[in-house]
Amino acid sequence: MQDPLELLDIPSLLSDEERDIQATVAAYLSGHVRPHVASWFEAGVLPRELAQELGKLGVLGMHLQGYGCAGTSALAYGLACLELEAVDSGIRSFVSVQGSLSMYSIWKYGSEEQKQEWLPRLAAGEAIGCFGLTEPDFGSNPSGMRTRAVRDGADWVLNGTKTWITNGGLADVATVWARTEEGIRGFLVPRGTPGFSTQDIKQKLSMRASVTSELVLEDVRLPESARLPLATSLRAPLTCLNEARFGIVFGAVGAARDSLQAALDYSGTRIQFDQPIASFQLTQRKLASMTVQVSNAMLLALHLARLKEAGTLKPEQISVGKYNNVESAIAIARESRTVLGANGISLEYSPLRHANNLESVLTYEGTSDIHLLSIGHALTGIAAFR
Ligand code: TGC
Ligand code: FAD
Repeated sequence: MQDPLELLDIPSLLSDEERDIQATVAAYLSGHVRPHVASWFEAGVLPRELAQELGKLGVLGMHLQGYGCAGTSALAYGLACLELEAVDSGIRSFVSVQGSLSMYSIWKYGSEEQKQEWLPRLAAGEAIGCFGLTEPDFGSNPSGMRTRAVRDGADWVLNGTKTWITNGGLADVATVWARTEEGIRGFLVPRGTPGFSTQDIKQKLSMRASVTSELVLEDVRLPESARLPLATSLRAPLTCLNEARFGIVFGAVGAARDSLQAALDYSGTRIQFDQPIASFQLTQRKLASMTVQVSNAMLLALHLARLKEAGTLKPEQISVGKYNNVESAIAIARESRTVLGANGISLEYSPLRHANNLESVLTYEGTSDIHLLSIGHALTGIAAFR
């Protein structure tokens, strides 16, 4: 029987291989992660062992070629992100940061030695990576970063603080962006390097099944071989962000779809005024409108994936997807929550957990304001960020 949420039969636009990858990821998650994710969220933990499980599943750096990575299409990677975020944004975030920020920064800008050293272990989930761009005083505006790397003989000495770093407290290697006399450069900082420490951020109301940390660098001495040789300006970290933002375009559809599914299921069984609440026109309006929005978001994601595969995807097009799909997903998660009444505030149901997580997704990887300004820049030719 056709899934009622697939009103437009969007899976017919996918290849058999793409559908198989999506189904494999969804099946693994429903058996191994979905049953536990609400309790991880409640406890504010993400078990480290999950990394190796996700490595075996093949989703870590899955869109990269070589070095133990699966080398799938961009769309297959997007579909995996969709299924991961349908479970919890924190799980998708783990995979985004590992594959699209940590691994991608090494894959794209690293030396052959750095790739050989880190990529196979990161792909297998035997090592965990993080990506430190944001600082306490520079979030949307990373060009102002204060973290400095200064040459000292053949070495570099790094000082500074990065904050809100996903996977920071778990990471075996951090990609850290720092200002040098020649401009912004990237460095690989292994855990255990003297002067490098991490502190996890507690009391989060969002992304609770995810580790978010501060990275502190106090006279961290690194050899020249720790610098990413091909990263020569702020353009390098911003290029990495394009990869992660692309995954979020799909991930947001997953959170929205899962919220809508919960509302649809609930509305068919919850009886009020002697009828299932699904029989009320106002409930059907909510369900129908959300179905249209989820379908729109998915079609947009598919279009961007095809552009990415054709090699023509532009940053402002990713901004359209990130802005639209995350704004749409959070509205859907909140609307779905209302269909569940009081039960909607319980962790037994997913919509409010998704909505809370999406508060972070709305902010990270460029806030909605930043993406609107990026679209505005493309439209007018005028950069209005500053
Ligand atoms: P601007 O002068 O515009 O740009 C500097 C250089 O970078 C180039 N560029 C890009 N290149 C590739 N992709 C993009 N998206 C790019 N955006 C800009 C630009 O062409 C220029 O190149 P060049 O060679 O001419 O020097 O820089 P700006 O300082 O005016 O800033 C532009 C702005 C505001 C768009 C940028 O700073 C920005 O995107 N800010 C948002 C910061 C952000 O998104 N941080 C995310 C941190 S990582 C994270 O949140 C992970 S969350 C966990 C998870 O993903 O799950
Ligand atoms: P600010 O930049 O201070 O923005 C505050 C408000 O001002 C926002 O509404 C913003 O839209 C608005 N604003 C800012 N500039 C403008 C402007 N020019 N015009 C109009 N409005 C503007 N960072 C990493 O480097 N690595 C990570 O792994 C990572 N993981 C994260 C995980 C979580 C759970 C969260 C919440 C954040 C994470 N971040 C990470 C940080 C994230 O990228 C930043 O929070 C984000 O870039 C916004 O920066 P900020 O929080 O400093 O907000």
